[in-house]
Amino acid sequence: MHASARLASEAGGQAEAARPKDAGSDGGWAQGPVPVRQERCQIEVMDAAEFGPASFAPFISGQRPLLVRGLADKVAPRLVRDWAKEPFVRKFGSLRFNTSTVGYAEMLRLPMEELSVAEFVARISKTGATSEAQPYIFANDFLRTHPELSGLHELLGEGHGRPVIQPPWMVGLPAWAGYNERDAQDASAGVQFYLGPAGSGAQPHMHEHAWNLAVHGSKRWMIWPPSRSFYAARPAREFAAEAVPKMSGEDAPLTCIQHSGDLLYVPAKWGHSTENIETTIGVAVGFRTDDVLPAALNGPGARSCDAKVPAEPPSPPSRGEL
Ligand SMILES: O=C(O)CCC(=O)C(=O)O
Repeated sequence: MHASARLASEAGGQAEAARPKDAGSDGGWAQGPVPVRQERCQIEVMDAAEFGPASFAPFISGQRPLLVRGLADKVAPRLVRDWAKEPFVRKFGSLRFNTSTVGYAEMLRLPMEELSVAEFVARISKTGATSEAQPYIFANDFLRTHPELSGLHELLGEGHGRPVIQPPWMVGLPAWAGYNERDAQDASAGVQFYLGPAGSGAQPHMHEHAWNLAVHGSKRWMIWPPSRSFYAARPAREFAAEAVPKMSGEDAPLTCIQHSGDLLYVPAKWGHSTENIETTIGVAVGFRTDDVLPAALNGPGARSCDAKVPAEPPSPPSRGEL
């Protein structure tokens, strides 16, 4: 383990509690007091003050999941401001997105409903406490489909048109720790936008390296090492309520709550599933490693093998009643 990271023992137990003091603001998205479960994070945790290329690199090369507390204010302060509820809806309320209770619904050919941001926000604001799976905007090609969602350069980096784009806060890592614009512009994009209420989320899946910044809100992650990873094709909340309690020993996921402003790194091929525990808005970005980048840069026909989409087409659940 890197010296500056620790296996968090931030809070024991499973009690419901108020938003932790050190979590970022909810940006006005939360409806009333937020019942954030405080539970021990089972992956390594680092504070934003300790985060940098030198401290991050060993996690990428060692394929170790990492949670970085409070990074958004440091790397994307404008986004934190602009993606608060009021300015976001004012500026982007007319943009239309597909919504579904299942992530990757388009790829899985599952039903979706197209709504404007304003319609979606109005709808989720009316939903009271419920155990039903909730709809999610989980847009995996948004740089191309919604170029209006601008203002992301501080987070994603400039230089579009170049083969590799490296977010400014990753500069100093080996050159491969960026993403490729081809991935961000074809149907299997590497840059994803998400917005969803408590009860929405992404069901188990895997792909190559990815980082995920919760600009506002919080979500609970379930993470499995590559030897235990798998796909499912049902709403994340249903999966979490019905399948996860039956998992034990090495089949049980590592869990961790990502709060407002936290960045979570998932290494390649690690399975993961999320459940938002309050309305959450953010960005997830897949990125490359040096073993595949040279091939990916070799000519216009070269195709990434590590876009932030499932490495194989999602197949039927492989572990019993998932
Ligand atoms: O943010 C989420 O809900 C899911 C994101 C995800 O699956 C990913 O980053 O790969």
